[in-house]
Amino acid sequence: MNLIIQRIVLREVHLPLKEPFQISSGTIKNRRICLVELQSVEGTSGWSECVAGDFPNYSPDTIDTAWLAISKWIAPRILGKELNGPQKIYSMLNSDIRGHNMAKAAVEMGVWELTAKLQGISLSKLLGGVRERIEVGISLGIEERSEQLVEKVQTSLRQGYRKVKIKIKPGKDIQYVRAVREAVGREAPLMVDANNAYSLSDLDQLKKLDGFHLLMIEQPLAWDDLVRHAKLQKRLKTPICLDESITSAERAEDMITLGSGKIVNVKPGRVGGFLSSIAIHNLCADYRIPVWCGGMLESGIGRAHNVALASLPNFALPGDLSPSARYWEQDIVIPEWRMDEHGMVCVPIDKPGMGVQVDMDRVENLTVRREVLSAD
Ligand code: OSB
Ligand code: MG
Repeated sequence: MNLIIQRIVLREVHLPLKEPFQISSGTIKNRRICLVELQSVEGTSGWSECVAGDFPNYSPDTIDTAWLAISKWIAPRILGKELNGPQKIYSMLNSDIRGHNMAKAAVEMGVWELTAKLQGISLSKLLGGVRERIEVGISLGIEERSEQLVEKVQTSLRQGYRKVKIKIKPGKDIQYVRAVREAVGREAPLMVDANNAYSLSDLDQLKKLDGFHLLMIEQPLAWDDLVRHAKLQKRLKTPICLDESITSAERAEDMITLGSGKIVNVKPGRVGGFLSSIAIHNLCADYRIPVWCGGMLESGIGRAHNVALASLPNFALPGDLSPSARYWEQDIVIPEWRMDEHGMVCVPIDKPGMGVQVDMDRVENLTVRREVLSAD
């Protein structure tokens, strides 16, 4: 397919979260989100969202570095070129530009979305999706007191969520998880996410988590570590799930070789886009390693991309795909994302592209910065 991008419009929108979200490395109150609109020469727009935060406490990417990377290095590679579809974008951007995965991903994913629209098929179908409904999990931030966490977990289970992820850090871990487990019973689908808050010297503390029948322990050790996670996994019964450490299909292969984990949280922004996500998905399927789709407190645009990806067959566990109303008073897409009482989100397979409409009035109202990049 002949595809040429004529213009890229970057917009920064500010969306306040209903409630602050605390992880071990920091608290998020307001999302500063970079939206990417790719306009083809024929005038069709593809949309995506850059998931970088405004402080580099999750990965080195931030909204400001991503903005710079897109306008200075990434957009000039893409604009005005004959692209022949989205599959080549990853290598066009990764042959000599190091890092900036979330910036690369935003542009690459926008090209997939645009391609699906131009072909008149859903993004899910273009990516190889097979599912029409996906199980939803919720990720709950760190609370001041364990009673507040217990209540949130109970509410989430009542709402139908299929998996509840509890953020932990030293001092807010064993006692919190014990309180939750006692309140909800042994079979409730619980897991924890430490966002790098521990080291191997915390082994005794981490081993206590084995007693709580958790589905997995996400990213206990350093954000770029694989070797120590392998040492830790040998000492734990509970599967380790890697998030921050898996930045490419090669890192996923390293995880398998070293035994650093048994499950992968795939976030397309972190790994440089959809092609890389699919490669990780396929590799893990070959090794019988389940993957699931993580979240970065996305708006409805990023959610659309994640839902499409999560419809692939080896996304075998519920994703962090909470509905719009969990995060925002009002989302920036129509319709908003919803979850049914069985904890399922529908994949919009009957609509072209990402399957939701960008609420342009709302986006314009929320935009605080804009830059138009053109093919010259
Ligand atoms: O580690 O998965 C994480 C949010 C920001 C940064 C890191 C993480 C998260 C989440 C949010 O867990 C999940 C969601 O989007 O609902
Ligand atoms: Mg995580």
